[in-house]
Amino acid sequence: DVSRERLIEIVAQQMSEKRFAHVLRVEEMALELAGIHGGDLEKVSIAALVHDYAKERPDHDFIKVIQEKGFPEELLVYGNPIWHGLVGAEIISKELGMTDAEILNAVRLHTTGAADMTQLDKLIYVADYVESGRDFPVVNQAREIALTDLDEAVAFETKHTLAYLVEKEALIYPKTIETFNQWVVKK
Ligand code: DGI
Ligand code: FE
Ligand code: FE
Ligand code: FE
Repeated sequence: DVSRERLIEIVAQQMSEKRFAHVLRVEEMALELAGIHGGDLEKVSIAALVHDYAKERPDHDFIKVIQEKGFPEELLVYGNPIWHGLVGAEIISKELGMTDAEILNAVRLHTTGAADMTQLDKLIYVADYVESGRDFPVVNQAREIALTDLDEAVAFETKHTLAYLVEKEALIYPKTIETFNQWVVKK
């Protein structure tokens, strides 16, 4: 396995300093949340460090993977926000030789969530939303919930993200609805 130090160098090379600082804050927050709610700290750290690895890739890198790996054609309309995790996981797997399925899955789901989420999936999904540099109207409330109840935090984030996307009249990826139905409606 590649050391944390080496992984940090590799990830830093893939993005702006600003985004890299976000990645380090997600790691810090995810480790804090894992300390409270439980989780494999080694995997939490790696998943956080790589979660936005592919975010600054040009569209054609993702389109190539979508075509080569036989992902559904419907994916092509969604763009970077949906591709960088879901398709980015394939790029991470290939370029970093990453084989850990749990880590790759947490990266795949980190933007949309899913109906079924592991502890690692939840930690990365929530930490990405509440890391200390985030600043949006409900972030303090989201942080408070994240420190007390991780499942509640998944629900809160999902509801507020969907409301934000609806307000923007953004195209909603079906997985985002699936997450809403599971975590906000059912519970
Ligand atoms: O990569 P980050 O900015 O750290 O955060 P992220 O990967 O969680 O989210 C990236 C963006 O994707 C964020 O602005 C919310 C947006 N998003 C989440 N679900 C959907 C979505 N955008 C669209 N169009 N459709 C979705 O279903
Ligand atoms: Fe992301
Ligand atoms: Fe997120
Ligand atoms: Fe992120």
